[in-house]
Amino acid sequence: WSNPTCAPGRHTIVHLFEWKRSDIADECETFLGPYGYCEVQISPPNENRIVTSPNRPWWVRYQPVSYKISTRSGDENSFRNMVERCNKVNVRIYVDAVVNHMTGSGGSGTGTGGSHWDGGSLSYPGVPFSSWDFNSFSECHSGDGNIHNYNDPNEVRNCRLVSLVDLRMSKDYVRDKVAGYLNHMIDIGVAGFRVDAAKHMWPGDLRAVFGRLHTLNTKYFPSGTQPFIFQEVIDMGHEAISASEYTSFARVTNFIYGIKLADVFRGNNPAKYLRNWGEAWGMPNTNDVVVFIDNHDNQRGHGGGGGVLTHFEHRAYKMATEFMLAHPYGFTRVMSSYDWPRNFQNGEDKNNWYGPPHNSDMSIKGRSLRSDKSCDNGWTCEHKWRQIYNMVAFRNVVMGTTINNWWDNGNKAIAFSRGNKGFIVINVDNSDVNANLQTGLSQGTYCDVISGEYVNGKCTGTEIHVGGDGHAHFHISHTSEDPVVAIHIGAKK
Ligand code: LAG
Ligand code: CA
Repeated sequence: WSNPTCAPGRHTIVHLFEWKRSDIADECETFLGPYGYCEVQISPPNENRIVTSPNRPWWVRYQPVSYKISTRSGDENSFRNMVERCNKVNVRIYVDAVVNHMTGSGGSGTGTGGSHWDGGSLSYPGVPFSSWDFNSFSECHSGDGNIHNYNDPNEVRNCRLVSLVDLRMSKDYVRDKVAGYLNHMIDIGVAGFRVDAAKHMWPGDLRAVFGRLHTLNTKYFPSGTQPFIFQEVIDMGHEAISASEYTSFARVTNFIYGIKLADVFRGNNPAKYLRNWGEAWGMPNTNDVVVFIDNHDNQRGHGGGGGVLTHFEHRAYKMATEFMLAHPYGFTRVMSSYDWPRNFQNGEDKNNWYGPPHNSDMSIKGRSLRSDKSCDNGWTCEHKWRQIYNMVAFRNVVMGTTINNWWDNGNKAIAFSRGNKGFIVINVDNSDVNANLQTGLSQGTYCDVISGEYVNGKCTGTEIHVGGDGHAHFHISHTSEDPVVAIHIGAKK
């Protein structure tokens, strides 16, 4: 379950947070396929609660009502259509699987797919789940049934996360229902899962569920292919539960990664220390993690959040993302967000619940496109920023090589090559980089893929001339919006 299920030559996930299914299908065909993304992480496709106060927040998608495929992003038909169209252009679909819990315990109502739910009596007839299928006071000893003490693994896993009613995953019936939901999507052609709130489930229970999963649909995948699974385990190193309890069977999300890189790319920790970036920084093995600069939770202060770089700090954000994509550590995920009007009061964003751009009938707005590929209608589309999508291609080109020709200025400017296939220079410093560096590349003229790209035999941005000895001259102003130069053999004149 730790092996990504990409088509050959593709190595990066994009999280199209809250996108409509039809937009995702279009995006696969017109952009993600051609520009080398491996797969899309989609927002939870199953029926969820409806909340109107606040007005349709993003987080309702983390309150399941049933496993029917029916949300504001689309119904089962649009889901099937998306999976088919994306797979046809070699872009995989990874589903955000919310299986630790159902809705909050307060209230009752009808979900996005028309199913009834009642959090008080633990009734979810759309699955169906009833009170027998939830942890109660025999498993949870916190007193009020909610999680308070993160130093008690039993409480973290058997009690309620922010009052969300907690599934009794030790039961075969519950395991079967959850596996049935995931298998339904595997049979449609889905290739992997992000497992929400994995820290709140016992590793043994997760293994039991994963052990029930089908292999991938042979219409698109070699027979016997297992789904790729990465588990959301927020482990900052100071709680009872460690990510290492989960890495022997599938991957985990690495939350330390974005925090540490935010420090470096805000200039608070000299970039020269990135020389041994990876396991030496106290992070899990490279083959056990999915890495990212920010995610939909921590970009708005949820999910252990805060402190990470986001599209709001675009200059440092681009640099951090460029570094991530240039560096071999981890399986990379690019965030694709929507904008919202932040409103900080006492350090807290009062608007961090804002849902996606929507029409007056509350349906999700399509991402209309501008001529330069970027998105409109409130969609940020970081994955279509030139500096980011060109580095996705860089990563595809250099995959399999190691870091060589490391250089730093003793402070906040660094450079390194990936074997003899690519080279990047990043200047986080307060002075210019003006240096002759060994690139490890063969002689020739390369297009800097940060300031421009290679189009029909020409560079639309800066050209870098590598001499017969592998050296090239780099001048990077410290005041540039993009104080980075990246070249690779796929963009050589
Ligand atoms: C996670 N990790 O294990 C995410 O990091 C976290 O962000 C998710 O919560 C959580 N799992 C459940 O999937 C998100 C929001 C919460 C939201 C929850 C359920 O961050 O703020 O809670 O989804 O929608 C909301 C209210 C709570 C309320 C709860 C239940 O904010 O105040 O208690 O709903 O009604
Ligand atoms: Ca649990």
